This record gives sequence, C-alpha cells and structure tokens, in this order.
Amino acid sequence: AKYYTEPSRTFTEYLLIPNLSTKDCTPDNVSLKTPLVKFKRGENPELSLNIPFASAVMQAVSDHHMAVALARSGGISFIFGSQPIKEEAEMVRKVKAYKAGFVISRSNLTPEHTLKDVLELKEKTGHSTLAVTGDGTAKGKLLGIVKGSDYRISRDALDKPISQFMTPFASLIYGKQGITLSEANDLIWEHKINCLPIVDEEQNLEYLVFRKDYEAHKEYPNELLDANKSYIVGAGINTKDYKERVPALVDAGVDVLVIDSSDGYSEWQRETIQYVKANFNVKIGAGNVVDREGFLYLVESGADFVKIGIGGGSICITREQKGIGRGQASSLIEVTEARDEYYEQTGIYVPICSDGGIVHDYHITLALAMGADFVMMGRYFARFDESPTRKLKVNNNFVKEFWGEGSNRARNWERYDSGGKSGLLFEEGVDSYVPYAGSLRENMEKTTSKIKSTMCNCGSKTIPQLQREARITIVSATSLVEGGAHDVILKESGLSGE
Ligand code: MZP
Repeated sequence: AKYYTEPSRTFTEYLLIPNLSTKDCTPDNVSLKTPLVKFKRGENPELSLNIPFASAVMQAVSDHHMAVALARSGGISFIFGSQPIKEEAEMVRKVKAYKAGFVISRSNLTPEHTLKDVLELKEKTGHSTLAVTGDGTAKGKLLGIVKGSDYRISRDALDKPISQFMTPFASLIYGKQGITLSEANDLIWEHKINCLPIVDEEQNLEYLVFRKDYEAHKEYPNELLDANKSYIVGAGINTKDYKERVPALVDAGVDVLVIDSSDGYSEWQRETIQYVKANFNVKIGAGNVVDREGFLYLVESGADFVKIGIGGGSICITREQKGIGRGQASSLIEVTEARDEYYEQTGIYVPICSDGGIVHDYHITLALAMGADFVMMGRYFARFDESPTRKLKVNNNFVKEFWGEGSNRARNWERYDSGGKSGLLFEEGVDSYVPYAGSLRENMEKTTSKIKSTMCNCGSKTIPQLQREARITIVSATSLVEGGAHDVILKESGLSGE
C-alpha cells in the first residue's frame, strides 16, 4: 500500500491570515462571480454563477422551488436525480418556465381595486413584475401579473376593477387559501394557463394577467415568456440510466448536468461523460473525487467541472461504513494543485466544486481560498423555507427534515453502486433534522456579506484573486479553543457554571 504521511485535514483546522486591505477593497466592490464550467485561457466560461453556491443533488434539498429561489439569488441548484426520469425532467421544465423578475409583494389589493391601483403599486415598488398576495395577512389570495405582451387596452380600462380582467381560473388562483407564489406557478404550469396581456402604451408598461383560456389565446403563446431570460438550472444523473435520463433532461431545457456519485473515479463515469459529449450539446460535471488522479481522470474524460469530497457530508456515514474518504481541506488542496498544473499545461481551466462538509460560513471562504470555484451544500439549504421537506416542531424548536441520498429513506442506490446487485445493501447516510432557519434570501445575504467581508480582510476583490493571494495557516487544537468565546461566563448559559 501507499501511505500518505500527512493526516487528512478539514476546514476547521485552518484559518486565513489577513493581507493588506486597500481602501477600495470594500464589500460593495467585491465580486463573487465564478465560473461554472471549463473554459480556455483568454475566453469566458459559457456558464458562470454570480455567487459561488450550488445546492446539493438531494431529495431533501433541490427541487424546482429551491432551484428558482437560488437562481434568483445568483447560484444554481442541481435537481435531485433519485426520482423517475419524467418527474425530474418536469422539475427542470418548471424552472425554465419560471421567468426572472417575478417578485412577490404584500399589499391590500383586492379584485375590486382598479388596474391603475396595480400599476401604481408596481411603480411604487419598482418591480418590473408583480405577484400580489391578498391582504398581507398571509391568507394567500393571489393575482399574478407578469411582464411582456402586445395587447392594447384603452386608458379608461385603467379605472376598471381588476376582477374584470380575471377569467374563472385566475379567480380560482386568487381564491386559493394559503397559496405560495411557487404553488401558483405550479398551477399555472400544470394548467397551461395563458395570460391576459395588457399594455399601457402611454406609460410604456406591459403586463400579463394570468388566465386559463389557453386555447383561445394561442396568439399569445408561452414562448412570449419562454423569449425572456430564464433561470439556469442543473440536474443530477447517474451512470445507470443516463441513456434515457439525459435526453429527457435536455429536452426539458437543463443547462448543466452532474453525475452524482459518492465515488466518481470510475470507468462508468468516463463512459457517461463520453456518451453525453458525443450526443448532446450540454455541459456535464462529474465526481466525487478527492485526489489528483481522480480529478485528472475525469478531466481527461471530458468533464466540464469536477466535484470534490467523499465522506464529509453532514448526513454521511460512508467513512464509518466503508472506510473510504478524505478530509475536505486536504482533498481540495491536492486537487487544486493538479487543476492549476493542468491549466498551465493546456490552457484549459476546469472549475472545482467543493461538495459537503460546510459547517460555518467561513468554511466557504476557506474552500474558495483553497482553490474551489464554488461550493455545493446540502445541510445549509435544507434549513430554509424553500427546501422541499416538512417543517416540524421538535422539543419546542422548529426543524426541517433532512436525509442523505444513501439513507434507507432516499434509497439512491445508483449513487453508491459499485457493480453487482442493484439496490441499497447497506446505508451510507442518515435521516435527520436540521434547525429551521427561515428564508433562503435572508440567510444568503448574511452569508455572502460575511464572505465579502473576509475577502476584504484578505485584500481580495475577486475569487481568483483570493485563490492566488490568500495566506492560510493550520491551527493547533489549543488555538481552536482560543477561537471561540473562552474564560468568560456567557449570559445565556447562566451563572451556575454547570
Ligand atoms: P452537507 O452540505 O450536508 O454537509 O453535504 C452535502 C453533500 O453530502 C451532498 O452534496 C452529497 O455529496 C453528500 N451526500 C448526500 N447524501 C449522502 C449520504 O447519504 C451524502 N451519505 O454523503
């Protein structure tokens, strides 16, 4: 056997040392833009992210709701592949059908309000598009209005109540109790609802009011919406049914695929990448690997990005069950070195995704500093309203359910398959709860501002600069203690000293 003499290490064992912060290096000037897929020196990647965040290919994390919410914030979701092909493709389709700029705002609008009231509200909020929920009491009446059409109305229509523009189906949505914007979008999609398009020529404003009468309004087909920019979405595939799954996902409009496996250093992955490259014009990432050999194998097989990490996921028990894996930081450090050498030799830059094991926000900054171009997270996103799982109250605290793809609950045997009998013979993941944390937007704002602030400490205004210039130190077990509050009596814990 070959022995690695250095222990494998994880994020908590490292800290960043500040560099000189120049006066122009303020959080507002920091860009978190990052490549998603490989590109040649001097060229731009065909797909990039505005923030370095991807949500995990997991049942408990990435459905179409999460994908829309995250894409709206500038990141990407990879829709979980452990579901029937048709259902996964349908989720992709829903994301692609959802149009950028669709926002929700609370107001006191009722069907009796006039169109003019709606326009005024729109002006006031500055939104190019509006979806208005009821009376602000979360009763959830909803009127959908989106941008873009060519139907003209006369000025006096502005004084008519909105109810006059609503078909029975629009009223049906309007009357739904507790409906969320995402659910409304589902309904609109399911029932192929077209919209009543309205243009106010004088104000040069364009709106569509949702309506059901799809057949009668063929002249306003959905591509009117499909013509606008749609959100980017990814999807997980496996090395078993890819010949059926990939065509369906491509047909649904997926932007990028990822082969989802706990161990990606395999001939099956090479075959899958080569099949996709030979037959489709779609990007494909591969993984997971934890060393230079695995990384280069996938890159030479044609992968557009490579995912790093085995056994570090919060719900993962692969290391305990099978004894394979590596500390996430050590994996990243080695793979980054291989990636940079490859770039030097070939002029091709292959983005690295650090997958799993992010516990604190600063771990994300460390992962980027160590060479990752973006991180994939499960636990982080599972805590939000937008994740597909149930919110429950346990011991007086709100939690959300979160289970691993290798748990009996998900039974994603394709992710763990190493040949032989199909099916999950033993578990590699657990079923758990995570503390409920609220909305994705609020949490992401906090996290990204921490990352930007740390980058300023390190004197870096971009992720590539951070990767080049960061100074990173290992911390000893004793200095780890020093890093938290210590030698004080915390007020919340009382004075008993217990
Ligand atoms: P985390 O962000 O929750 O720490 O880790 C999420 C990652 O754990 C996923 O992206 C995936 O790579 C991995 N994962 C998902 N299910 C399992 C499992 O059941 C797992 N073992 O390890």
